[in-house]
Amino acid sequence: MLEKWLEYSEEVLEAKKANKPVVALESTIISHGMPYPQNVQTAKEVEEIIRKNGAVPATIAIINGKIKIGLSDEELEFLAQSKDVEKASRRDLPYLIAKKKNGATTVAATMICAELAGIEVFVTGGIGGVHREAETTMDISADLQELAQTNVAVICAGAKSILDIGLTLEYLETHGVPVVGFDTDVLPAFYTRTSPFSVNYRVDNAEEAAEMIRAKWELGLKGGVVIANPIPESDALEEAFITNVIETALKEAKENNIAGKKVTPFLLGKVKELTEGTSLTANIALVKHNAEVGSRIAVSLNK
Ligand code: PSU
Ligand code: MN
Repeated sequence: MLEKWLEYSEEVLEAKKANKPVVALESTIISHGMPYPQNVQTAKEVEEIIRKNGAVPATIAIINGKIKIGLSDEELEFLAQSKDVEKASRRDLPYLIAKKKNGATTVAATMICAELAGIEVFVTGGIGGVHREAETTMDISADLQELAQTNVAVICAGAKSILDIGLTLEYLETHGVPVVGFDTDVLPAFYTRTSPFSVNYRVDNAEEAAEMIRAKWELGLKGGVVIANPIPESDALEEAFITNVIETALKEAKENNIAGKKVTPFLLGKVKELTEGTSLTANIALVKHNAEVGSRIAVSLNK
């Protein structure tokens, strides 16, 4: 029944048969999160890092209405370049699939597809969250609701300060989603290693992370776990600088009445523009770092 909706790459299919650890990757970061050609380069390099660390990468996207679990180089290239790719979150999946369209999956949609494919670990850059002024806009990413209900562990670099990080943590707490620091007590804020917020719990290595994830699911506690892994020191941006840039980006989004699914890509694009690319370099570095940690967690969970 389910299988007819999914299409595995050869590599992922073999990994599943051989019971090897698999790590899911999202595709919105490729189509809407980074410019060409850095987006496709990064996607390929991240896959390679996962292989080097003993797991098998499964980049997920909707291509011609099929849920693809694992993409070919041509498909990655297509996602990186084509304008005919929708940003696809939970609500977009049924339409894109029924109409045989192309969709780049967000954190929420990637979690859904990963769970369908039996993949427990998912590596990305940053999750969506509660936006600033959400008390009037009601802009809360569907990623958070997905973390509340779908059993996939998400390795990220914390939450970006384009969001209201405090409210994002409150939302996750309400829905029982543990926010765990990987080798840190402080919640990282994507471009920076720290934020004014603490994580709920700290783990010091992949084994500890895996034990916690296993305990959650074996107890039948539905939903994800956020593993927050700080950006490497050498790639972190200066806090005052990035705060300033984000304030400007937020102001421009407001002036241009950006709403709905366009908000996050607009802000990401502005931040990149205003930092003349240093934010992109940081973004690439943190995703790679997450890939390393995420594969180790996947390997550990697989034991
Ligand atoms: N944050 C980033 N880069 C991204 C995204 C978030 O630093 O590419 C993407 C992810 O795919 C995430 C989505 O799931 O944006 C959230 O969008 P929204 O806020 O519209 O739910
Ligand atoms: Mn939103």
